[in-house]
Amino acid sequence: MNKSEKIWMNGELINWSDAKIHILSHAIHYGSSIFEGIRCYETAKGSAVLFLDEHIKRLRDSSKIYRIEIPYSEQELREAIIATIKVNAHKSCYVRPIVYRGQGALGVNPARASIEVAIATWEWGTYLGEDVLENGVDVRVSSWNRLSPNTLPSWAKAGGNYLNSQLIKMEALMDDYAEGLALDHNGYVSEGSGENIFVIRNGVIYTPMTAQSILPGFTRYAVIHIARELGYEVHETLIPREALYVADEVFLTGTAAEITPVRSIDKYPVGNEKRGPITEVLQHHYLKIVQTGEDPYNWLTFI
Ligand code: PPE
Repeated sequence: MNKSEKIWMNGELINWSDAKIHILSHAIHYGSSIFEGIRCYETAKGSAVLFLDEHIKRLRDSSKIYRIEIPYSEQELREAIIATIKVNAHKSCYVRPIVYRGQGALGVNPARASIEVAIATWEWGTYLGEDVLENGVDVRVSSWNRLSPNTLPSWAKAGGNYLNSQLIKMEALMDDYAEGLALDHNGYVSEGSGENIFVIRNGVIYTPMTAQSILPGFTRYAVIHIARELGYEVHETLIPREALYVADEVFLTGTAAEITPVRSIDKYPVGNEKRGPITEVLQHHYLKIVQTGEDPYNWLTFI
């Protein structure tokens, strides 16, 4: 991990190595944290954060679902994120705001635990390995399902949800796959451990619905938006497992993963085992925004 100088903790910028928490923090015992993953890009027009307001809004949604009162306004969080990027002198970086239940009382009831907020930034390259944006990754269908409805809400980006993601990821890596794709509780395609998924067949683009235990991703949103604008048909719908095996193209989306092509699933080749043509078009339009800083949609916040 590339350490940076400072981390913002509860209103102050402190040294990276001083950003510690107590062992009896509620979040460590019960998974009671909510967080975001944001990218700041070095565009041709200067450094810019992608989907800053949207990420802050999703953090708010997560806090509302878990009845966590964030002691800072959206504007204060926005300013704190920008201040942390600036103080660390990053041109581009990954930003991790986290809100967690701290000390006060242990036991499941979180009511008496404090609420703490931190923002860390660090430099982070490609998520699923080198050269993957062009060559694609090999993935498997996980033996683990995604979170069932009415258990852990998938619209909240909560620390606890990532125990499921860790099972999916570790299983995939142990078998030499870059990622695992989880099915939902009904057996339909849901998402990867840290990415949404898109499937293309006969020129039509499909992606699971937001009610299928997925995190409603902003990269997913961007891809749907760009694809429709380019005239592609996009369906948010149920996707059976076998659709993965007969797809022309498959790709994963996420802040960290960006748009990563999938070249094989369970050792079935996808298309001709490299980035497909529609994937390439969508990737090109997405990356063009964050590389050039030309942003017709207002998705970037320049800092
Ligand atoms: N699903 C999950 C489970 C998920 O974690 C992410 C983001 C997405 C979908 C895509 O959402 P979005 O980033 O808004 O397009 N995963 C983040 C964290 C990965 C990690 O910590 O590792 C990310 O991509 O930043």
